[in-house]
Amino acid sequence: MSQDSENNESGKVSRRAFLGATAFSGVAGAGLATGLLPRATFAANNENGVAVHPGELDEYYGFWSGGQSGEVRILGVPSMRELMRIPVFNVDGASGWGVTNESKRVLGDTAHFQNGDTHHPHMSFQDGTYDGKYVWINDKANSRVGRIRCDVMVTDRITRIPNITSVHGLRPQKAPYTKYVFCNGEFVIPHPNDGRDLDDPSKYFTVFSGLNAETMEVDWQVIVDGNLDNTDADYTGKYAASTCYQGRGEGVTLAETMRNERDHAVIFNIEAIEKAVEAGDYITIDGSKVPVVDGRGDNTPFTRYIPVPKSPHGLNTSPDGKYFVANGKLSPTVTVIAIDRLDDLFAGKLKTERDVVVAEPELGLGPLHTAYDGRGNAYTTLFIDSQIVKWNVEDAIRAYNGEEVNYVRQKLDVHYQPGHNHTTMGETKEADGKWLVALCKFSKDRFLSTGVLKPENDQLIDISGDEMKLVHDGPAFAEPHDCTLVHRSKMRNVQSLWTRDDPFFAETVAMAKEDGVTLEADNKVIRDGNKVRVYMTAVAPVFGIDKFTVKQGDEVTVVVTNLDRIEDLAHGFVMTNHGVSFNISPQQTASVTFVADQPGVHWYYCSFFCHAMHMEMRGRMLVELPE
Ligand code: K7E
Ligand code: CUA
Repeated sequence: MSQDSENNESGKVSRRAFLGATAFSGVAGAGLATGLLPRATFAANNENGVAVHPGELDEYYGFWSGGQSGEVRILGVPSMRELMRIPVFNVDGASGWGVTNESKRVLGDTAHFQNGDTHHPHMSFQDGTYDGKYVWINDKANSRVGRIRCDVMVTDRITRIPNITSVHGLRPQKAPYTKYVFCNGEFVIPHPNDGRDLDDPSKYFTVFSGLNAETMEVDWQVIVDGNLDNTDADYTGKYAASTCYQGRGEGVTLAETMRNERDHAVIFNIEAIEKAVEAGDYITIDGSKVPVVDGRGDNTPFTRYIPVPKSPHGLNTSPDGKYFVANGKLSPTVTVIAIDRLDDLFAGKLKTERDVVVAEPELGLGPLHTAYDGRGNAYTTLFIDSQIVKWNVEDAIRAYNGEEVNYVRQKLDVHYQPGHNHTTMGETKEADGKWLVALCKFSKDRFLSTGVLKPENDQLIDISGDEMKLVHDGPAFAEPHDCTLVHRSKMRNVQSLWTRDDPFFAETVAMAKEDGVTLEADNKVIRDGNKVRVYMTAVAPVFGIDKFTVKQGDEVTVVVTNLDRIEDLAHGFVMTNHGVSFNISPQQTASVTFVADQPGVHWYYCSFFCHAMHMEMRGRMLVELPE
């Protein structure tokens, strides 16, 4: 399934020629009118005349955090249509995530948690740009990181990060390729956290983790002063940087975390960390085997602490690879750190840590996150001012050096209280400066009232011209902290059918083999003591077994294989009154295990509308009384 951009390019030209410039400006300007259109038929228009009409495809995949829903969502940009939801940490009724044996294997020993708090979805990189392979997402609530395979858009690994409480900032290494996913442990805790030290915060600390992108094991951790909020990587593979809003570690209460005029951005020297770990120069803590190095203090080989004002939050690398920008939150400023001075910083050639700071532009109240357009401009969210401020990075540096130059290009009102913002391809060296999404935490009066809980408001802003233009309001269920906007040309591997030897259900296939069952052909019931395994095929509109008999109290495993090869022809399997419901996509095998605890006749049925005779796609489980 290839999605080349040529169709879109030619479509764009012909539409523009047909409609003409005045028609476009009319539609784009009518913010209120477009807000009333249903999301699915919205046509966004930018200076290039891009519109997404019914039946047309978007130019970008947006991977959205699902926040407290514990999932990841796929949106098309610029239409802002929600295309799909990918369950990660949550229990999901449609797919059966958290219900099927295959998803429970991915959830592992944390399968009993039925929720997550996802913040930062980020894709794997090759050479500073997306490779379309994986998306990672953190679970702040339960200290986990999930990985989504972008060929099937299914979560394939979940790792609970050891030695920490809550993962917040998460970023893949950008170059030369994503070897590590950097994960910030946010809350400081005692080590070991086993009850012997409780209320002595001077003994608390947290760690920065290098999660191996392929194995999903933590390769190493670094103990830090203070806590860790957000993080980003550079474009050489040498450095990563994280913000800290807690001073050097002493603050645990609100007043304590706010008392410093400057907190810091901590720079991690990845080479130095790897060297120490390779040389065996590390410790282990809390009974985990992960190598840990100590990055506390001013002159370790692993870390440097750059003082920045005040309670900094977002940390964003510019797409030219030159700067880390730390966003001040309680300061009206952001701090621009020159990455090419970090070698000298670690070599001890600079007088103070502040010598890596090349600009500290004053932007407005509550700067949280910064995005880039690839043309030298940065876009920072101002949470308190409810604005996006567009500013020029090199002009901010000139102003810092004493030149009289106005670096602020424009301030645009957004609605309301933006957290993250994100530009198309803006976290890669291929930042293309077409669209900016502002993820607003409050929608207030922007939509029909939905009662006491209101949606967030994900606003689409055209940044292709000199001026930012707001073109769309997108309501979203709680609470997308962040998103990633990936050009569709990067997503060449998206499949519409499962491959029969896919590792996602390989264990189930192996179980069938042991039972002498060929899933693609057989319909069999295997009894093994009080365990019963029911193997059935699904081909629209029939299950391969229309009746099976078990005894009350049997542990029943139902394995369904969808043999249809037609794109989008999903089946579902529901065992009524047993809490069993899951999807089986084309060529997939999925299974569930439950106890047949109620005697009598129990219908099972297909729950995805697959055929004119879909209602008839069903069968009976007969549960006999025990002897
Ligand atoms: Cu909400 Cu990235 Cu967790 Cu900022 S974070 S807003
Ligand atoms: Cu199969 Cu409906």
